[in-house]
Amino acid sequence: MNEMDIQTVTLERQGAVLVATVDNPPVNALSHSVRAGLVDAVEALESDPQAKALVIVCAGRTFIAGADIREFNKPLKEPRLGVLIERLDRCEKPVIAAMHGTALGGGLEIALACSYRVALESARFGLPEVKLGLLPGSGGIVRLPRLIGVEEALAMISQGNQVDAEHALETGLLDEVMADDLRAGALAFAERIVAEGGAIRRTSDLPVPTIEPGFLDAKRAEFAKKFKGLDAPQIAVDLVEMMSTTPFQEAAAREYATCKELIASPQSQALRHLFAAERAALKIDGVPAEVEPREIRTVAVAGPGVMGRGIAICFLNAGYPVVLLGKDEENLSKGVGGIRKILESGVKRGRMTQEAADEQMSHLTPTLDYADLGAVDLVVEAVTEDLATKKDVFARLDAALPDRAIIATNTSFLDIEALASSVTRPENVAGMHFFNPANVMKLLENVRAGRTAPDVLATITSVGKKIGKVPVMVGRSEGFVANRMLSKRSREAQFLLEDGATPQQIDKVLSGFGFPIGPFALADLAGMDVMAAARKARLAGMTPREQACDIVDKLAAAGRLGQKTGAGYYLYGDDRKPQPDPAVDELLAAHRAERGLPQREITDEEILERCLYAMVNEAAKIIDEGAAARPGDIDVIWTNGFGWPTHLGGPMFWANRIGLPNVKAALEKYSALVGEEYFRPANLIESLVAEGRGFYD
Ligand code: 3H9
Repeated sequence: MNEMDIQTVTLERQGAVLVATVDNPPVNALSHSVRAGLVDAVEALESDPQAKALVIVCAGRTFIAGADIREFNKPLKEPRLGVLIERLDRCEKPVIAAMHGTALGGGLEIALACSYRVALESARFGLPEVKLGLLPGSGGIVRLPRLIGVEEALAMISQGNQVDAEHALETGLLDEVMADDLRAGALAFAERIVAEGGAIRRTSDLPVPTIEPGFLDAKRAEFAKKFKGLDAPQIAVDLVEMMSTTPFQEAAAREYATCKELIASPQSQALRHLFAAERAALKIDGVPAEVEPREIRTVAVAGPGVMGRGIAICFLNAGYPVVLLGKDEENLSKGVGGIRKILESGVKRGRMTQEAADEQMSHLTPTLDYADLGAVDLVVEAVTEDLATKKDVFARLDAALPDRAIIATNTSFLDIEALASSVTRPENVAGMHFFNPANVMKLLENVRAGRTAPDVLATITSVGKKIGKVPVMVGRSEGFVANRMLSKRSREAQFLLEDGATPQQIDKVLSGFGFPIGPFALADLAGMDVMAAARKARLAGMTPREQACDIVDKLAAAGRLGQKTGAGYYLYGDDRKPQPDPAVDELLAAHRAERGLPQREITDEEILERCLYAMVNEAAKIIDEGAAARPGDIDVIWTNGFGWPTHLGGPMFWANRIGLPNVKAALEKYSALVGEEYFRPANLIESLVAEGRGFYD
């Protein structure tokens, strides 16, 4: 072990069994000291004639959760994980992995190289490397299919699926499951193995599984669709194929070589950046780690409209009792019916059992009476997006709620300070901005108002995590972060139509970049009436060119409301596939003629740069204003909110990779072309370029 390492593996012998306990908080990652400590443990087992078996167990909340991701950016220090795995595999005495929590990545690879695997019944197992743009590089791919078969193994390797202990026992991944006291159970298991002769079992000695013809090609096609743009899932299929035809040692070497290449790949760097950024986003400026979140036992949702229903479901799914506050009988019963319908459709699709849906419905208390909110700890307000209406609801909530209850508004555009001013305890007011459909979308923009108390900020963050969202704290800003950036992309998409591009060209460029859907196909899905209403609400704040760019209004006036009327920017047949429509070309030509705008050829490069640099520049302004704390927060928001391709790491990571001097030069070019008010480089970009720095330096 290295002199500088803190000891993270302790060894003790109990009778004939050595027990190595890994204690490397928070998740027992395989840092250098753990690897070295476990190699020492194997050596101790081999050199001590009294020791007949070794149990590897972990302290704290989990078994080893994988390689230490932070070490990937540093030079590798021996012993590397492969050396430890090799030692375990060759060991002449039985080694038993005793697992609890989540045995992930390199942690599971260690277990696979042991003779036996036992676990608590609450434990989970997975190879999540693929989510980091990596693949198991220390025997996961060459061992797991031998142990549990190709189909099960490929699902875990290529998708990062986790399995529970019951399933793992069934498939042969585990030898024994225990209800409690893992250490004692594992010791008893080891003693039994020793008493029965101390048999060694090497996964590497198991026969190579057979693969059904066509199975791997079907998986390649499935993953190309499911993981658009991502390399690792495809390479996983290649490696599984390779391991099935290659001798073990050679296959293991090729597996490691591929993993090493992937560690250096741009996709993995982007995905690892997002892993760290998501966790950094949970650390809130001005909220020290010791600030305790308030206890949330009961939640209310005010406003049972489309958003309110989705929000209520998020809390019901997470086990919170929910009081649903409506404004009249009709509004309330529609809301309750809508919630039931969504839960029922979850049952139909096999996502939950009927009993679970019934149980969730039984935790929903519909009411019209504010007096029923007397025991509520958090209310999410999701009433009509109108300041006067919301202020009125806020005042009533203020009177009805207990003193420490938090009021979180789901407003998208209204001024949260104006809402905070309408209550007697503005320190309890914040925003929880969900995205439609609220029960599906991962992103949660939590909004800090000027006077929000630190423990309220801590509470909405921890509650956000508990309901399965990715919460990011943002500040006061029109449209907050996600929508404010989106509005700049929408503006440029509209201007590009005026300049001569077609909806299909722009959609193709942006979906080719990796967005799940282009902006015009998306608008057709949302409905042109909705788009026109949103435009009307924001018209006063627009520039003269934006005000005059009324293509949305013209489409809505022509009854082209999108998919629901069979025509919008595109035409739709029964298959709902968008088809270009000459009538839209005519409408655009007439619009350009009316506005006196000449049509020109627009390159795909110009489309991409104008749409995306407009967003990056706006994000830099948002950071300048303090409405987002860091560039990584913007990346988390856009990859979780609007489908920015994760393998490109988010808008700021993407721009940073292009280089801020190049971004600035492009902004200046488009500023000259489109207008200074649209593309003037943000101060942050100007100053970083002047200092020779990037967004993350
Ligand atoms: C691998 O194993 C490669 C090998 O096959 C081959 C190599 C050749 N390393 O998520 P949390 C930190 S690749 C370092 O908030 P939770 C995390 O940053 C690895 N640090 O907790 C955070 O720190 P901070 C394959 C790690 O309870 C803290 O732990 N393994 C690592 O919600 C708490 O994390 C994975 O991909 C790590 N591996 O969830 C597992 N993992 O507080 C990735 C976590 O300073 N990890 N940290 O921000 C996870 O999925 C979740 O962290 C886990 C716990 C489920 C374990």
